[in-house]
Order: sequence, then C-alpha cells, then structure tokens
Amino acid sequence: MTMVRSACPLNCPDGCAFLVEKRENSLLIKGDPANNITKGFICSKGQALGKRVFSPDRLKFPLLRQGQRWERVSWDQAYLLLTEAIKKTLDDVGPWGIFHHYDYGSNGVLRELDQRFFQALGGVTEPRGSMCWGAGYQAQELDFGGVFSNSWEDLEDAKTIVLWGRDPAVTNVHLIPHLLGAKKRGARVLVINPIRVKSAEFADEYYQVRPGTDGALALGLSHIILRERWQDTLFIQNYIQGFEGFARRAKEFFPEKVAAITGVGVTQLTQLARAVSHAGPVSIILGYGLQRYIKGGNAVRAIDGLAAISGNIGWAGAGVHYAHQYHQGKMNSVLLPPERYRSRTYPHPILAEELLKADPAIQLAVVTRSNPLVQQPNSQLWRDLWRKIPFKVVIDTVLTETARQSDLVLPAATIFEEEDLVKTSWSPLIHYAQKVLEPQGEVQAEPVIFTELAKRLGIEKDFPYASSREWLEFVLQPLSETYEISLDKLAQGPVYAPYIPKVAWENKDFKTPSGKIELSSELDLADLGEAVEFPYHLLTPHPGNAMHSQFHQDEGFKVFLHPDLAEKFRLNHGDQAIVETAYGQLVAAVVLSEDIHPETVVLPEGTTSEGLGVNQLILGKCSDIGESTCYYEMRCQIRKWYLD
Ligand SMILES: Nc1nc2c(c(=O)[nH]1)N[C@H]1C(S)=C(S)[C@@H](COP(=O)(O)OP(=O)(O)OC[C@H]3O[C@@H](n4cnc5c(=O)[nH]c(N)nc54)[C@H](O)[C@@H]3O)O[C@H]1N2
Ligand SMILES: Nc1nc2c(c(=O)[nH]1)N[C@H]1C(S)=C(S)[C@@H](COP(=O)(O)OP(=O)(O)OC[C@H]3O[C@@H](n4cnc5c(=O)[nH]c(N)nc54)[C@H](O)[C@@H]3O)O[C@H]1N2
Ligand code: SF4
Ligand SMILES: [Mo]
Repeated sequence: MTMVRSACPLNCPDGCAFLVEKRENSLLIKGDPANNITKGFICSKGQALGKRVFSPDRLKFPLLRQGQRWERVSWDQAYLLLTEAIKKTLDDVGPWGIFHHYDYGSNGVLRELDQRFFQALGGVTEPRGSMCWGAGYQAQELDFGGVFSNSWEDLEDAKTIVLWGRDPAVTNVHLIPHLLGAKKRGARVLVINPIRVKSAEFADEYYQVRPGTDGALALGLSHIILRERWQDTLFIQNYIQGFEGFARRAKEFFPEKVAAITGVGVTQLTQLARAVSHAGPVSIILGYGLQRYIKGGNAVRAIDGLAAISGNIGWAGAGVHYAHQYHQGKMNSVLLPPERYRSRTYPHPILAEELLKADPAIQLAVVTRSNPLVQQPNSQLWRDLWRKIPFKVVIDTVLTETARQSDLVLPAATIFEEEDLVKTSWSPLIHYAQKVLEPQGEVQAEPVIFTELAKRLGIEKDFPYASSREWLEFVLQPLSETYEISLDKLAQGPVYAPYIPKVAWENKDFKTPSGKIELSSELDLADLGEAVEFPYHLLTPHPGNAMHSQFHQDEGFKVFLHPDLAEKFRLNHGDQAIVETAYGQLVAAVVLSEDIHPETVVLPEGTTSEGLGVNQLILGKCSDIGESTCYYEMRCQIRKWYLD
C-alpha cells in the first residue's frame, strides 16, 4: 500500500509528520517513524482526523437554510447567493458591512486565502487582538523585540526546566521526549500551575500557584534574587535596559506578601529563586494559560524579567520559550500588503458587544476555520448578534454550532483532499501535506472557493493562480531560491527550516529600540481583591482528547474539584453540580481530584453534541497588553443540582 506524506493541520504546536494510507471509506494515519519530532507517535486527535473525512457529520454539499431545515443547493447557486449578498452590502454601506471571522482551525498556509479575499474587497470588518496567546506574545515583543525560543533539542542542555503554566503532556506531547531526555542528563523539571497537571507526574517539584498571580510570583522571586545578590551582574550591565526600575518594582514584593498573594510558601519561594539563579541554564517553558488574565501581559513581562536578571536569555539550555516567529518573512505571504486595504477592526474579547452597535451595521457575516458561537466568550451575546445579522455564511468541514445557526454553509476540503503546506509557531519543520484522496461529495478546496468568488466579483487579478500547486510554488519561491526547498524536496519529507537556530538571541541582538532587553518599571499586576458572590476561580483549559470544539465530548461537561471544596457543598464524585458565574450557568458532572487548587473550579472547554460550550459562563475582557481574551479571569460559585 502506498503511504502519502501529509501533516497534522490542527492548531497544535507539534505539527506532526503524517503518513497516510487510503483504505476503502477510511484513512489510516500514522506518525512518521523516521521524523525526529513525531517519532512515529500521533495523538488521538490526529487519528480522529482520518475518521472525520468520512464521518456522518461531514459537510459534503452546500446547504441553504429554509426555515427550520437545510436544503442542498448547487455550488453555482451558493456562489450566486454569496456574491449577491456581498454586492448588496458593498452598494448599501460599503465593505465594512461585511464581517469576516477567522481563527486557526487549520495550520495550512493556503487557508489564509480567506483573508486575502476580504482584503481584496478593500478591507472588511474583522477581529483584532487574540483568542489565544496575544498578551504574552506582545509582552515578549516589548521585552525582546520579537518572539523566539531555543529549539526543542536544545532543552537537553538545560539544567533546570520550568513548565510555567504549560502542560505539554496534554497540549504539546512531542515535547515530552525532550524533557525526559534532559532529565536523563541531570536536568530538574519544575511545574508551576494551579493544577497538579499530568506533566507534574515526571516533575521533580510542583508549585501550586493561585490562578492569576504569576506576575507577583516572578517579582517575588526577583526580589529574593536581588536581595541575596544572586543576579547575573555582567549580563544585566551588557544586555538590559531598565534594570533599576524593574529592581525597584521587585523590591516591593517581599516574600511574605508574595506568599499571601500566590499561595506559594516562603521556603518554596526561596528554593525556586535559588534554582533559577544557581541551577542554570534555566529554560522556562511558558504556557498560554497564565496570560489569559487581565494582567496577563504584565505577568509574562515579569517572568521575562526574572529570566533576564538571572542571565538566562540567549544561551544554550536557557530562555523563556513562548513560541517562535522564525518563519515570518521567509516565505511569500498569501496576504495582500496592508496599504492595499483598510479594515475596520474590534478586539476579540469584546467583538460581539462592538458588532451589535457597529455603524454601519453588519449585513453579512462569513466565518472560516473557526467556531465563534462556541469558542468566543459571551456565548449569549454572540447568539444575539447572530440573530441580528441578516445573512450568515460558514465555510467549514463539519456542521458546527455556528454553521447550524447560519444561513448558508459551504463545505471545505480537508487537508487530505487538497495539497497545502503546514508549519507551526513551535516546530522547526516545514511540511508538504499532499493530496491523499479526491474530495468527498462536492466539497471544494478553499483556494478554489475564493478564486471562484473573486472571478464573480471582478477581483480575479488578486487571485492569479489557477491551482493550489501554483499558490504553493509562489509561497515557497524565496525558500527554493535561497535554500533549494521546493515542493519536490518537501515531497520526500518535512524539512527542518535552515534559518531556525538552536539558540534564540544567541548574539544578544535584541530587536527593541535600545537593542537591549527592555524591562519595565511599571509592571501592573493582578489585584485579586475580595470576590464574595463568586468566590472561586474558574479555569476552562484545553481538553485532553479534543481540540477546542472539535471532536465532541458526548458525555457532557465535567467539573473537577478539590475534595475539600466539594465537601463544603456536599458534592460527591459523579454528582451533578451547577457552576454559576456573573454571566451564566451550566450543569456538569463532578470529578473529585486532589490535584486541583482548593479555591479553583476546573471545567475543560470543548463542546457537547448539542453544541453547547463553556463560554456560556465567560465574560469577554481585554488583557492589559495585546487585546487578548482573558478566559480564565472569571470567578464562579458552585452548588448541587438536586433535580434528576
Ligand atoms: N489536547 C489539546 N491540545 C491542544 C489544544 C486543545 O484544545 N486540546 N489547543 C491548542 C492550542 S490552540 C493552544 S493555544 C495550546 C495551549 O497550550 P497550553 O498553554 O499548554 O494550554 P492551556 O489549556 O491553554 O492552559 C495551559 C495551562 O495553564 C494553566 N493555568 C491556568 N491559569 C494559570 C495561572 O494563573 N498560572 C499558571 N501558572 N498556570 C495557569 C492551566 O492549568 C493549564 O495547565 O494548546 C494546543 N494543544
Ligand atoms: N473558555 C475557553 N475558551 C477558549 C479557550 C480556553 O482555553 N477557554 N481557548 C481559546 C484558544 S487558545 C483558541 S486558539 C480558540 C480556538 O477557537 P476556534 O478556532 O474557533 O476553535 P475550534 O473549535 O478548533 O474551531 C476550528 C474550526 O475550524 C474548522 N476547520 C478545520 N479545518 C478547516 C479548514 O481547512 N478550513 C475551514 N474553513 N475550516 C476548518 C474546524 O472544523 C472547526 O470547526 O478558542 C479559544 N476559546
Ligand atoms: S494534534 Fe498535535 S500531537 Fe496530535 S497529531 Fe496533531 S500535531 Fe500531533
Ligand atoms: Mo490557541
């Protein structure tokens, strides 16, 4: 049987190398055993992608809503309906009357042609900021002038590895062999998380921090390091701007005060400060969880500062690993240059609220590679918005909840039905995902959909390529000219991008205005205050066997509670509990776990088969930096559900 090379398109840091075998009515997907990162292993979500191609949920034909039911329509009818809606909106109020919502439901580079299409219309209404990582991302841009991390193999040079708000055993499994490799070579792994997460099983130390207090923790550790003169003075002199201000701020964070804020005891704080300053090189692997708070950007800046004053930036085995942007500018982008269009943008966290009062009002919404009615905060407001917008169109591979509430649904090809390139912001690999099988039913590849729409609207000159192959050659052109990385070469297997160094910032050429690491003196950190009505922190982290709303949790919601907290409310394992916030409530089955912080309620995100998600509990709020969504800045109350 022939195996075709492909790659995982899911929004996951690992970007696995797939070998795919086409069978009758199924695809067998294996991790490439020869690939140094994938190492022959893929997770259940990757395996499920093969089943999804043929699943009964799969969208195969364009569908038009007719009252309460869906009617199958031809592509010609679908294109006509959508282009008429676009033309009418352009005539009535101009391009800002069109709303385009997209996120990263697929890592394929040609999936970004959706944005190009709306840019070619002159720029429509779209989100800005982030549903995901924006606060930390922009924090690192302020501190270092860019977001870069040492390579995965480099972890084996680390002596201490801090998994700070990240649980690679769930969200980044291919990092685990590198962590275990480092351990074998004598490194110690420390975990800082309000939950004793799965990765804590192989860690040497676990620090249970109160949610939202990592900034205070980092400044408290900096306080001890500076008080004990454990800092790296030479590194500070040469490479840091703003050290005095940072030190002044850290001085306010006495260990006793920090212990009260974070819940991490003074002895543990000293132990941690000693590890960061004495047991280097230290690699801090940051998750995105700790920046999903109102002061999340400043928290990441405080952690960057801690790493910097202890001299842990720019060396083998060191660094604050958040993500990497090495691919940026290396390939041709399918987006149009910014001077070609003028969009109207609103921040992700308050998008629904802003769109409800936008002038001109939204007449047409188009959703691609995302499921905002489930994944955005303020679910109820999104439903209000959806009812108000006259015509809504979704392009997806399955009938999502957003699609179910829309008017026209266009079926998109999966990664296996049309070729694409895949890269991620963690992995160093560039993959060529080749076509494995003909599209199911009448599904169309997105390059075809947007080219057809462009032709019908007279903007075809911005869609000059006749096939995905030609688009991919355009994207790869700089790489094939400089490094001979062509599609033919990638067809032999993924390539380790030659421009990605092992060590980030090795030359200490920080891209900030001063050329140095720029620390802030005004770090504005969380003030937890008293929350009487809703006393518990509500965390809605990523689910183990699902990717956000993809791959349903048929058994319904589960809420994880510390037994001490459960006892207060006479809740036992398996009971139904009502989780209530200032925004909404839902019912979930109780799971008791000693691993959870006792003041914290954990309700992993995902969706039920009815299309409900945890964001019916979450109010959208903007982070301090980066206009990111503060999903975890939420308090709740719990009680028993007595009705059976
Ligand atoms: N299985 C699975 N894997 C995924 C995804 C998925 O949905 N499912 N999603 C992918 C995507 S889009 C992303 S962005 C990444 C995200 O990957 P991660 O950043 O690793 O995952 P998250 O679930 O977002 O949250 C990370 C961790 O933050 C912790 N946390 C929450 N609040 C705090 C806090 O205040 N302080 C500290 N120190 N820790 C805190 C949570 O307990 C959780 O363990 O995962 C990717 N991988
Ligand atoms: N409460 C809470 N909410 C959260 C988070 C949290 O931790 N807690 N995490 C946030 C984070 S980190 C993220 S990244 C967002 C994710 O938000 P979304 O990206 O909206 O989440 P998904 O459920 O993964 O939806 C992606 C959609 O893309 C579709 N898709 C897949 N491939 C293709 C393709 O090739 N073409 C097209 N057109 N569609 C495709 C999938 O079928 C799916 O419906 O959610 C955020 N929401
Ligand atoms: S979701 Fe991540 S770990 Fe799973 S197969 Fe895809 S890239 Fe690999
Ligand atoms: Mo994300």
